[in-house]
Amino acid sequence: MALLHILRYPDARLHKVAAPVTVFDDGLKQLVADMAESMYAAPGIGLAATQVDVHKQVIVVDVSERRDSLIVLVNPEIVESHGVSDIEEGCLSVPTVYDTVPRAERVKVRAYDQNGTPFTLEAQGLLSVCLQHEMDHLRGKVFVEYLSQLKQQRVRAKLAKQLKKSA
Ligand code: K1U
Ligand code: ZN
Repeated sequence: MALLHILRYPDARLHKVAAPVTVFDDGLKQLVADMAESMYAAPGIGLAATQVDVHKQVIVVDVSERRDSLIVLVNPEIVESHGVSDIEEGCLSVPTVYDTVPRAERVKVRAYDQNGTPFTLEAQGLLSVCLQHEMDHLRGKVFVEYLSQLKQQRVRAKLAKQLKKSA
């Protein structure tokens, strides 16, 4: 397994649109294993392939306290959504920035696992918000892009300052 580099906002590669997976081979299983390892190491509760510069529709998620309930979603699709959530979000590609953005409280997602077996998942609360956040990454959208222009300017300034400090 390998730790993958996670792209940082405002990297343009975060805006690429991921393609559906058509082949469920050993390369896909390796990507999933590397993404899971990278998510746990970060640490995070989700990771989209886009964030590691792989533009395929693959997501890993684990919102459990014990970090022992990995969910792998390939080609995920929201088929139902209900309610409004007020859960604050973070992003491994936008470190130290947290905010709430418009999200449904509950979603029903259809996806495939890494072997190509289809399944349906009904999620609420943090899992629901995390799934919506990761699926946005696959569409090339980063959560801060829902914020006002003023907040986005502040985010960019904060990240530029962090980058300068770490250089
Ligand atoms: O996509 C990502 O960048 C991962 C992101 C997912 C997410 C978090 C919160 C709401 C929506 C989506 C993160 O995992 S940020 C880190 C984080 O929230 C966390 C890390 C360790 C323990 C608990 C939470
Ligand atoms: Zn994110």
